[in-house]
Formats: sequence, C-alpha cells, structure tokens
Amino acid sequence: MRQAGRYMPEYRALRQKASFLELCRTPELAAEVTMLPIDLLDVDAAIIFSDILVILELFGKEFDFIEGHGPKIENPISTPEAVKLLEARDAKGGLQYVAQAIRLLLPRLKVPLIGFCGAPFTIASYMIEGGSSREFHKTKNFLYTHPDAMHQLLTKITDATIDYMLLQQEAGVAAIQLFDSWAGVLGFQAFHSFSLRYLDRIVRQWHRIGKVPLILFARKAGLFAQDLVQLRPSALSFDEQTSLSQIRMITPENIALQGNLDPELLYAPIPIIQKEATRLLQEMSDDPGFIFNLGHGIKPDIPFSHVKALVDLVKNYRS
Ligand code: 1CP
Repeated sequence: MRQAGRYMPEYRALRQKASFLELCRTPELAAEVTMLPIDLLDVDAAIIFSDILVILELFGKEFDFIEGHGPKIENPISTPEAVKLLEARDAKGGLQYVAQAIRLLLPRLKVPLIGFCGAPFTIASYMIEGGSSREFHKTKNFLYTHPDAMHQLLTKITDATIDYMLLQQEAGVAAIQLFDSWAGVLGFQAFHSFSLRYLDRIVRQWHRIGKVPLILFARKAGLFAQDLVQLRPSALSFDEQTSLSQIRMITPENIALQGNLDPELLYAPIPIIQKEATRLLQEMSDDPGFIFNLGHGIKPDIPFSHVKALVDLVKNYRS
C-alpha cells in the first residue's frame, strides 16, 4: 500500500536525483527504496517498489508521472481498432528490471517480499482515460458502447498480467497482491462483466500455476464482498468502507482478510491514531487470518512520525 513514498524524507532525497520512473527502472534504486520502510519502520513485509502502470511497457504504451498531476499515458485507447492493434511482449523482455530488483532484494531482506500488479479493469481504465480520473466517463462510455472491444482489451491485459505475475514469482516474491483500485466505480452488472470475470480468470489460473499466495485488493468494492470471497484467493484486502469482522462471517477461515485502517486517520494526533488502530486490532483479535494494513496508500503529506507510531503500536499489540 505504497509503504515507501513522498511522506519519507529519505525517499524525497532520492527523488531529487531521479524521476519516479527512473527509480522503478533501475533495479539497484528500486531495491534501495523498497528497503526504506523495512529499515525505518520495521514493518513485517516488504512490497517491491514499482507501480501498477509499468505493465503498460509490455504494450509499448509510453507513459510518465507528472509532478503534482499523476500519470499521463500517451495515445489513450478510444476505438475498437486501437484495441485490435494492441500486442503485449513477454514480461521477461519488457519488465526484467522488476525481476532484477526482486533478486537484488532477496538476500538483503529478513521479511517476506510482496510482488504486485494492477487488475485488468484498473489497468484498462488508465489506458482509456490516459491518466487518473474521478468519474471514469471515458471508460464507462467505451465499455457500454464497445463491449466486445472492452472484453478483448481486458483479455489482453489479463494474459499479460498472468505473465507478469509469473515473472515475479520466478524471481522469488513470497506473495503477489493484485490491485483492483477502481472496480468500485462500476455498477452491479458492469462490475460482474468487466472486473469480476477477469479477476476470476486470474485466480483460477493462479490456482493451477501459482506457488505463492495471491492477495486480492478491491477498493470501494465492499458491496461486492460476497462475489470476491467466491473467487477464493488466498487473501482478500478491503478498504476502510467495510467491516472486516462482518466480512469474516461470509469468508471461509482459509482465506486471510487484510486491511483496513483509514489512511486519512494518519493526519490525526498520535493518541487518536493509537485509539482507532487498537479498535481495529480488538475487532479482529480472535481472527488468526487477519493481516493488519491500511485501507489504501499513504498520502505524501502525512507525518512520518505518525506512521512510525502506528507500526509500533501494531507490532507491540497483544490481545
Ligand atoms: O510503497 C511501495 O513501495 C509500493 C509501491 C507502489 C504500489 C503498490 C506504488 C508506488 N504504487 C502502487 C500501486 C498503485 N499505483 C495503485 C494501486 C493502489 C491504490 O489504489 O492506491 C495505483 C492506482 C497506482 C497508480 C498511481 N501511481 C498513481 C495514480 C493514482 C490515481 O489517483 O489515479 C500515482 C500518482 C502513482 C505514483 C506513485 N506510485 C508509487 C509511488 C511511491 C508514487 C508517487 C511517486 C512520486 O511522485 O514520487
């Protein structure tokens, strides 16, 4: 959940020297940033420093991160013809730098390393919008107007995603988290057709070829919890809009539940952070399959000391 990032002075110092994409594409630097939360916060697992959008490289799509603005993707998809022309190269060819960063990290880490990628609907939405969006008008227009082309696009992304997950598995990650950050913007029918169906394909395929656990995170998708549980990933991760103890009632014991403290809480004074985090820990204290996490990423202007106080509290908590 963006453990590393601009809220860390050490990360900001590295960013003075290199752009975000340079950090991602240079294995030694990506490894260095991955280590920051381990060394400075002492968290129980590392997540490889990268971004869900690097998979666009496999499709030959140029993109960049604009300071203060977010991602910008060249030639966004707007026609079925553009989908037909899309072809992905092998992850081995295009994303070898991620595998190299993973390999550099394994001997340095005493905690498990998590790999990750974006889920097909979320990646498709960036390809169509050309960047961040609040309303996803272009994506929704495209999927309703050209459902066949949307399915073709999602199929191509699904295949590339599985290939990329395998690359990370072979490089040695201990688990893989799949981020469907924007599935929650879809209506009931559209969610089932354009997000869930492809998550299902990935989870089924992973049951066959995956050797490491798959953690599925779907943001603002608590309403669809039942459907997500039925996919049977190793773990499900939710944002702060849901109650994990309620979701546990419909989730078999062998599926871990991860989440879901509101990252906005980290702006509050430390005693309040401690009180709210303790509440979540107590809510889930009888649950051996609970993994404490935030509901999503840490904002750049959150004080580092607040994050550190939260990690210390969780690590010292005894029910
Ligand atoms: O912290 C870590 O070391 C993990 C690395 C990580 C992860 C897991 C980053 C680094 N990004 C992500 C996932 C990611 N990226 C998601 C899924 C999680 C979520 O829902 O928050 C998404 C949607 C993105 C796309 C993205 N990356 C955006 C756009 C968000 C939007 O509103 O559309 C932006 C701005 C980024 C940049 C980014 N990615 C990561 C960092 C540290 C940063 C900031 C880069 C910087 O300016 O230095």
